[in-house]
Amino acid sequence: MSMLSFEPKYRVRGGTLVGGDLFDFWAGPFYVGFFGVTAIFCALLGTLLIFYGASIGHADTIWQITISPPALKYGLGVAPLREGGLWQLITLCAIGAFVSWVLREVEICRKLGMGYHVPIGFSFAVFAYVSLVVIRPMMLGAWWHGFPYGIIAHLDWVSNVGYQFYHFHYNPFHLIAVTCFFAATMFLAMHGGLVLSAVNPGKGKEVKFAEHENAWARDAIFYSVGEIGIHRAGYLLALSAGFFSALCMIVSGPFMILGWPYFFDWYLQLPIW
Ligand code: BCL
Ligand code: BCL
Ligand code: BPH
Repeated sequence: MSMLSFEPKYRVRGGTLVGGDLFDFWAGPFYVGFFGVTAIFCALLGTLLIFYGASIGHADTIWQITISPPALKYGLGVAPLREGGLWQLITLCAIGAFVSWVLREVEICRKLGMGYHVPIGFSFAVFAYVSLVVIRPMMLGAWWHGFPYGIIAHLDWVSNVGYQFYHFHYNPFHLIAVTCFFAATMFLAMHGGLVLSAVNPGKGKEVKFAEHENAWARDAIFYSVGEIGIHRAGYLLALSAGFFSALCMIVSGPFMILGWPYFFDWYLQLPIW
């Protein structure tokens, strides 16, 4: 792939966390690095293990492929390959691949002399995944509580776990997470729309910038959070969405054993009714 004229200037040595110069090169458009190698290794191995699991399972279509966690009786122990051991290996590969991806992003930031905002953002998603397949299962005492790896199977898991708590919408952290997801999407719709409207004013008209964007927001809703502000707001909302999602699951089971509707009993018990 050809490089843009200014790109060679940024393809500089250094900034690696480990491996020194050894993996400090590009493969076509992609930066490799030590963590690029570990990411590819874990991703390929994990994917092959999924294919292997699929081939010894009984799925007729890819939608049905299911790699289930070990049965309850194995607790936090190691299970035989066909009885959940595959799930355990794939989970290790997945965590290895995701963590490598975070660190590779960090190395790229360092090379370019940029902040670490993107890898920090992704680490919230990784945290959410780890909270589902490591933290919560460990707190509940069995790998069984992790979610199965399958396009349909993992949806069944979400529904089942939801109904185990009678009405998952009453989970206060789920409530906050959902709100953050909706708000983040609204902010991105408005921000993306506003920027596009400023730079695409129509044929023959001059492109507009921040002054116009701020003026638009003030005219419409009396306040503009500003150019850097909208990015901070979006980032904060998106990370909060991931964080409160993780939290809503870590408390479901380890802390809340009854259904979530009971959480709001204190409200009915108030002496003022
Ligand atoms: Mg899920 C849906 C992947 C965790 C609840 N989920 C999806 C699908 C996709 C997926 C198959 C679209 C997601 C998407 O566009 O996201 N889910 C997925 C993965 C994980 C995961 C990879 C993970 O943690 C490693 N899902 C969970 C946890 C629940 C959950 C357990 C809370 C987050 N998920 C739901 C619900 C739904 C999904 C509810 C759906 O309705 C939807 C669906 O249609 O399911 C059938 C946004 C991300 C992007 C747009 C980036 C691109 C991501 C691509 C599409 C992911 C492909 C995954 C691939 C098929 C998995 C195998 C990897 C290979 C072996 C390498
Ligand atoms: Mg709920 C969870 C919204 C109804 C039960 N629910 C969530 C949260 C989110 C949400 C707040 C999932 C996001 C998340 O965790 O992302 N729920 C939501 C909404 C409604 C809803 C909006 C609604 O009714 C309008 N939920 C219900 C009903 C219950 C219910 C009432 C079922 C009956 N809900 C549950 C349960 C769970 C949720 C159970 C959860 O477990 C989940 C949660 O909070 O999980 C923490 C976090 C993102 C991830 C986990 C993805 C991580 C991705 C990894 C790091 C990278 C993958 C890379 C991939 C493999 C690469 C592919 C290859 C490339 C494409 C090349
Ligand atoms: O590079 C990226 O984006 C282009 C990074 C990424 C990110 C980033 C990145 O920088 C950020 C900031 C976020 N995601 C943020 C967030 C949100 C806020 C915290 C949150 C909502 C979220 N990401 C969610 C999700 C979801 C959901 C909701 O399900 C998915 C599917 C993703 N993010 C996916 C991704 C990838 C596109 C990318 C990314 N988010 C990370 C790519 C990566 O890690 O590559 C290395 C790994 C592989 C190429 C494959 C690994 C294969 C495994 C070894 C086997 C598969 C195991 C798996 C458990 C099976 C699951 C089966 C499913 C059907 C359930």
